[in-house]
Amino acid sequence: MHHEHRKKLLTLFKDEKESILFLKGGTVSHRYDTDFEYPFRQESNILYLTGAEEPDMSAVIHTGTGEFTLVIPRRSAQYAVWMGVVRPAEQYRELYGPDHVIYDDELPDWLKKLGPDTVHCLPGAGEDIRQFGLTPETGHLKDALAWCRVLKTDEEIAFLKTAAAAANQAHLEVMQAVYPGAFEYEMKAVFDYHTIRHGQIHAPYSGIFASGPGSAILHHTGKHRRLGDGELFLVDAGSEYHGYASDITRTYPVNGRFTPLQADIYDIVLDAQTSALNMIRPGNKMEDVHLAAARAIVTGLRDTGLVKGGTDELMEKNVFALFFPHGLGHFLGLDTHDVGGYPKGTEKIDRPGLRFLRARRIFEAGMVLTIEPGLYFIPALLEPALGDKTVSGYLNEKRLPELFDFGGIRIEDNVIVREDGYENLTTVPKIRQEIELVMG
Ligand SMILES: [Mn+2]
Repeated sequence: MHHEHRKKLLTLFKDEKESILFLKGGTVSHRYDTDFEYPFRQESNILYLTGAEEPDMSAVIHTGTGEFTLVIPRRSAQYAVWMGVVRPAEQYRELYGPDHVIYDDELPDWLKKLGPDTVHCLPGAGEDIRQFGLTPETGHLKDALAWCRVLKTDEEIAFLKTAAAAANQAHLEVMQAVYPGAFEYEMKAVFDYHTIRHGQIHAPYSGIFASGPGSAILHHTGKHRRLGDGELFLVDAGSEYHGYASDITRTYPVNGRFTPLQADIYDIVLDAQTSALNMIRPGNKMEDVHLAAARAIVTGLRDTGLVKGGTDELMEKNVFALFFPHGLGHFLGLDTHDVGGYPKGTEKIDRPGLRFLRARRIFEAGMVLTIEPGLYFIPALLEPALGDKTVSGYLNEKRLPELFDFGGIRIEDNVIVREDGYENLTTVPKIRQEIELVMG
């Protein structure tokens, strides 16, 4: 798998016969000035190219011969005492299949022997290369890796499916465990239990377990609130398998029964997601899909009487962005917000809502992305809008202030773009009747 990734990357350097690519792996980090080590997770680009999961590694790839040299740290006997058995070089050869294994103190001589024309590295590694007396070229490798990582191979998709499967189950377990009076952290514990028991120890992001008004905070971090009867609960959480992430969101009533208003708002978001999913196929663009979801949201809000005016006008005046202020989705892979959303030369769109889109690429088969429309009642956005004469005429000035503690609803699935449309990796119930059935 990683050999294939290196071959793919080298096709972008095929005119350079005497260059090298230098990748610096991750190092362990500590909590402030203490010896407490944070769990180590390899840097995604070197993980993509080598599969090497340990800290303090680097990789040298020759663009002419394709040879891959894994650079490993020379560990002391003390290291073995505290951290466990030190693997001999031979074992790394078996594990990751490099053409050469060298120790880090041999790297300067190794580079001298290679005598490359150009040393390509990521922007953060330039200083290391200068220390070896070479001149780094930091302008190409990052974009080249992003280009490679956007289109997933079948093996990568298999890993993404394994990550999705664990998160699917964990979401379902949380949905069944929720009850009025539970703490948000209890639900995080349920989720973590059901992902970690599959060996998926790393979370790809810290997860949102937000009840009541907290569900309208896009990156809500607190988890100490008690879930109230009659409130909504939003869970945005995923898991990670061999570095590959899942990222799923569901929102449902704490007591298992939607109120008529919650049901209306919920169905608007589900409608928006369905409109978006129906547009996922090669050739379409994320911003158009985003706008289709936004149209569904303002249309739904108008039909429930919360906003006023024609759909075109509500779109033109960016009224949708008051309720759906974030991007529709992002690429998913070794990083949750995966690389490659903005190829070189593509700018962000300076328009409310669209400004935060994390991807503007035209869809191609093999891309993996999230589709996650949301509808929120955010006082920080609605209060000023209600006082702004250019938009207040579109808003129901009586009912909206009553919804300032409603929170928000987001529904997020992970999909693969296929030749004939898309494949959805997310199986957690999202139809209202199904949710109510599962919640008993
Ligand atoms: Mn997401």
